[in-house]
Amino acid sequence: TPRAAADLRQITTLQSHILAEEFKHPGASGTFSWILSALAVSAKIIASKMRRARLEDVLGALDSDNVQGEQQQKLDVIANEVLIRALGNREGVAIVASEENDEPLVMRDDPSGQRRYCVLFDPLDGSSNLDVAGGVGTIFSILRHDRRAPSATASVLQPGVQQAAAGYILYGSSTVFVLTTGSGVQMFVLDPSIGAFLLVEPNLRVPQTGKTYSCNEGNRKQFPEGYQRYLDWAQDNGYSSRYAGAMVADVHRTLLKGGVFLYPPTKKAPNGKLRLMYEANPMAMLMEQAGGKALAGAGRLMEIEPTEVHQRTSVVMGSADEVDRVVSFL
Ligand code: AHM
Ligand code: MG
Repeated sequence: TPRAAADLRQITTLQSHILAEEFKHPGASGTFSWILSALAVSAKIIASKMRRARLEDVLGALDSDNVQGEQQQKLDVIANEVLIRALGNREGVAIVASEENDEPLVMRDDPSGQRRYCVLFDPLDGSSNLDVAGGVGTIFSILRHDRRAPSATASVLQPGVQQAAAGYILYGSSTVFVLTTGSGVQMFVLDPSIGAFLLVEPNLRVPQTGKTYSCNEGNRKQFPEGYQRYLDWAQDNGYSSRYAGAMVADVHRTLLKGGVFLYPPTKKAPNGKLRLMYEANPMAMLMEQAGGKALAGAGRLMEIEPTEVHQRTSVVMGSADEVDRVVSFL
């Protein structure tokens, strides 16, 4: 559209986008913007560490372990620490919950009237892809903290429809930051030479259709019958298959090119494999904000009432018509 083209001629960083959003809400405290800026700086630190994956082993080999004589840490642990340290510094963060921590961590809790948030994340999703220099990502979900909740866990256990913001960072051939604060989806790309995320797409829309399905077909015989019938139909109708094995990479491709991403229940994981709170819900919000659909079985994914921080769910998300098609077989 002409408006999108005009926006693109301007140079907008993630930082300035966040500020501009805040100015649209007079009286906003800025709390939320500080949280997003902590996520942006974490993304840059994780990206720069990632670019050196395997090199540290080589350089550290001069000593027994690494230069400090410490055991090399796995990148998912490092990414988790980076996020907790960056977010811990922000007044507006009450609670963080991570795939890497059994329990949500209380960062601060006082009875002051300040609006605070819970930040949930998977610090490095698909980290086994790192061994082969494939795409991996960070996924995050931001919820309003309920200070009347009896525990940190109780505050975090909100359905996806209540997310204030959600997004992911894909560490791929470039580093991409995809964000929604509830009014559309914006996409930024890191320019490593200046250290800033620049807006490349102010209103990302997922195509209405797309003849690609993305799932682990090795599990096909374990899928409930409806999914198997859908795959038969797709194969008879000229669909392509694409699967990176990292949710961020697979959902990113689905958002941009259209199609459907599925992680159905399997015999091994009867409730699905993916985590509801910090993998499926944030991706579902992005998908819906981009005009697509996100379901668990035949129901809307973001309406699931969570009972556990690390609970799992099945997932069908992507282009609206393709998701409808899958459901017609279930
Ligand atoms: P992880 O959180 O242990 O990295 O696992 C999540 C990943 C997702 O990124 C990806 O969609 C899925 O696991 C792939 O699973 P599978 O190897 O069963 O296809
Ligand atoms: Mg994960």
